[in-house]
Amino acid sequence: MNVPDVYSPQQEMMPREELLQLQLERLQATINRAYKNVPFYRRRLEEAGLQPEDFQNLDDLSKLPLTTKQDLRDAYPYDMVAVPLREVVRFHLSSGTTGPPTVIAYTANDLRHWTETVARNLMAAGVRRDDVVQIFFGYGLFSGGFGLHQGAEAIGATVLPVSSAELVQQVQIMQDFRSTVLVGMPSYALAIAEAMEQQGIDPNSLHLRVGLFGAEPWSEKTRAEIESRLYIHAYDIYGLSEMGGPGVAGECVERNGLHLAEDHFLVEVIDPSSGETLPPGHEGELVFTTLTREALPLLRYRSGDISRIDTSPCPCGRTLARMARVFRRTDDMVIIHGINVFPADVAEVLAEFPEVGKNFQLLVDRRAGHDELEIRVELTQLPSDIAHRLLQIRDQIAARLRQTLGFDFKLSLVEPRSLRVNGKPLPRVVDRRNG
Ligand code: DLL
Repeated sequence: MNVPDVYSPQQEMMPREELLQLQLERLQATINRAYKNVPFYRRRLEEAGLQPEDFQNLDDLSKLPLTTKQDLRDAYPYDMVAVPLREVVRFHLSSGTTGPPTVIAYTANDLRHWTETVARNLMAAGVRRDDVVQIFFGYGLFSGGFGLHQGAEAIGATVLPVSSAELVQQVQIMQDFRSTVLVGMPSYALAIAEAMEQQGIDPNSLHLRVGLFGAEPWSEKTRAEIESRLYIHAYDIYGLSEMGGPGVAGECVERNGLHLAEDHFLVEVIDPSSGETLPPGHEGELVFTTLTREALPLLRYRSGDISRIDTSPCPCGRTLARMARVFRRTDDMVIIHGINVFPADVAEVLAEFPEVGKNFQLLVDRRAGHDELEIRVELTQLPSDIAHRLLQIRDQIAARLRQTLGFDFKLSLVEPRSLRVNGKPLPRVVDRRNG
């Protein structure tokens, strides 16, 4: 492998013993910082009878309890921030829909590290300074747009921050500016392909060669579809807001797992029900500890994502371990239009309306690359002035749900007890998109 093709060869190709030593040093510094500056973690350590000095090797980390999304929500907005606010140069918020969002704070150094890890993903997928990178991730509180933007600029590529424009405009820009790289959500790439086909545009007349896609689950089947419709090589990138956003892992040209930025994140795999750490190679929930984050050090953060980690050498020469594509979630979170939707949020809204019961279903479909959501809710009883009341109730519930979800959906009120089989509720989420 040609070393200049790797963004940070020293880190990405470091012998594993050195990497493990670096991780230990950084872990100790992180635990110290969290203990000193974040009351939540000081309490956590004290309750477990631990001092920062008790972490003498990487395995000691498993003595610490796990951190959950709820812990971050409870800390809204600043309680987890480990630096004075004047040191914070950026905030992003998670795209989740439940209650208070999780707040992600960055110092200038955090931004620098974040940029570097994303630049690695872009380079690993073959993006170079001559490329024209069209980004259709959202820019704003969501970390996707800014994260990929910074990384692409760091490589010296030309960036088109198109964000979520109309599909016709995406295609127009792709033609006029000769975009070579597409970056965004895989479902949106399919929607662009659809728009191109409708306009009768031949992908051969474009200059596209590479795509980096993530922020939602997708499959090898979707990869094949994107590649055959857009004539590009498509790569998987993974991240989560709590770890800063994208840049946590990305595929190299081998496309046999996503290299994790292990010099910035320590990754464990646990059994999601017992919480026990699993040996390497086992499938389980990914748990992340930040190793370099100044503003928001997180210890043993539960991602809810099920995957597997492979530390065997990769033919590309990178020594960083690879995670498999995310297999599934531990919870029933579904990502619709890039928004992380928790059925519990829907339940919370529905509880405000006595006319409907606790039983509901989220039916997710994808048509022409667009996500569509239908929410079916059981009525508690059929109102006597049925037609008139139903419309009223439906409009009220839909308006409240729209506030919570932030996007459009179809709401169907269905007969009492109709969302059950033998008295048992039907599954809350039916995802009919195939990856
Ligand atoms: O989605 C960060 C991101 C931006 C990643 C751009 C990649 C590219 P959140 O909104 O916090 O952050 O959502 C994180 O999305 O826990 C996974 O469940 C899911 N996810 C992200 N990337 C992938 C992927 C961003 N490549 C949650 N495959 C994560 C499957 C993914 N799921």
